Amino acid sequence: MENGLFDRLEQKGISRRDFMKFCGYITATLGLSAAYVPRVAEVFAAGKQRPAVIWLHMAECTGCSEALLRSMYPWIDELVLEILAIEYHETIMAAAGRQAEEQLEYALNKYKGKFICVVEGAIPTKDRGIYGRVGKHTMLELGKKVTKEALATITIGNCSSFGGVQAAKPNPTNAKSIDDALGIKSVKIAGCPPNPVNFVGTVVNYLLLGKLPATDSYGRPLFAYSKTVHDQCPRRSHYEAGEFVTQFGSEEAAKGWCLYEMGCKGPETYNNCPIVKFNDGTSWPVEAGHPCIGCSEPNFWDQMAPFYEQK
Ligand code: FSX
Ligand code: SF4
Ligand code: F3S
Repeated sequence: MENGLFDRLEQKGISRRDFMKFCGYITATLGLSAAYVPRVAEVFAAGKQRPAVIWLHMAECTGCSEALLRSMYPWIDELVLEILAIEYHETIMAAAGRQAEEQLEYALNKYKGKFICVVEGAIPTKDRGIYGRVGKHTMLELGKKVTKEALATITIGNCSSFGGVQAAKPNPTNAKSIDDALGIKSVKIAGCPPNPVNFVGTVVNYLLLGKLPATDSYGRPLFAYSKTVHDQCPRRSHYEAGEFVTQFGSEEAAKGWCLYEMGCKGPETYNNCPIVKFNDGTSWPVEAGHPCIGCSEPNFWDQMAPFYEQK
C-alpha cells in the first residue's frame, strides 16, 4: 500500500490506527466480513480508480454536503477527495460564475458516459422550472442535461431522493424528486441529512465490487435501509415493557425510556442511524433524547407530521 495517503493523513494528525478504524467502520456498515477491511483500506489508499463526479445542487439547504464534508470525521473530506475526482461541486469549487459554467461543460465533454452524477436537492417543475435556476439554466434543464450523460446517478438526501421539504404541502413550485422530475432511476442515500457513512459506503461498494449496491424498491441501498430504526433501537426494551416518556425533561426522559408517545416514527422508518450514528459515532436523534421524525422516508414532512404526536 503506498504511503501518500498515510502521510497526508498524518499531517492532519490522523494515525494509521484511526484510518484503519474508519475502514473497519465502513466495512461493517456494508455488511462485509472483517476480512474486507484491508481491501477497503486499499480502495482509499490506491487512489487510482477515482471515478469522475459531477455534483449538482438543486433546491435544498446544502446540509447534505455539510454532513459529508465537515461534521463527521474532520478528515473525511480528504478521503472523499482521494476516492472521487470531483470535477464540479458548487459549494467547494474555487471557480465561480462563467468559470464554473465552463468547468461543467469541460467535465461533461471529457467524462461523457463515464462520470457519476450526485444530486442534492429537489427540482421545481412548475412553469417549466423557472423557480429554480443555476446560472443560465433552470434546475430542470441542468438535471436533464447532466444526468442523461452520466454512468449512474446517486441522489443524496431526502430532497433529491423524494422531494423533501420543497415538495411538502403546499409545494408552490411543484418540486419533485430527481427520478420524478427527470424520469430516471437513481440510487438514493435518503435522510435529511443522510448519514455520510452511507454515501461513502455506496462509493466504496462501487469501487470494491464494481457495482452500485443492491437497493430496496425505492432505490435505497439495502446495507443501510433494510431495517427499521425501531428494530435497531437501544430503547426497544422500554417500548416492549411499556415504559414511555410522556414529557421532555421528565425523569422518564432522563432514564432513557422509549419516545414513542413523544411521536417517535422509528417503527415506520428505514435507516441505520442507531448502529452507524452521526459525527464519528457520537450520537443520533433518539440517543440525544429526540424522537425520530422519519427523515429517510418518502414525503416525510407530510406523511410523518405531526412530529411530536402519534397519528
Ligand atoms: Fe435536503 Fe440536502 Fe435535508 Fe438539507 O442538500 S435532505 S433539506 S439536510 O441538505 O437536500
Ligand atoms: Fe422505537 Fe422510537 Fe421507542 Fe426507539 S424510541 S424503541 S425507535 S419508538
Ligand atoms: Fe432521521 Fe430518524 Fe435517523 S429522524 S436521522 S431517520 S433517527
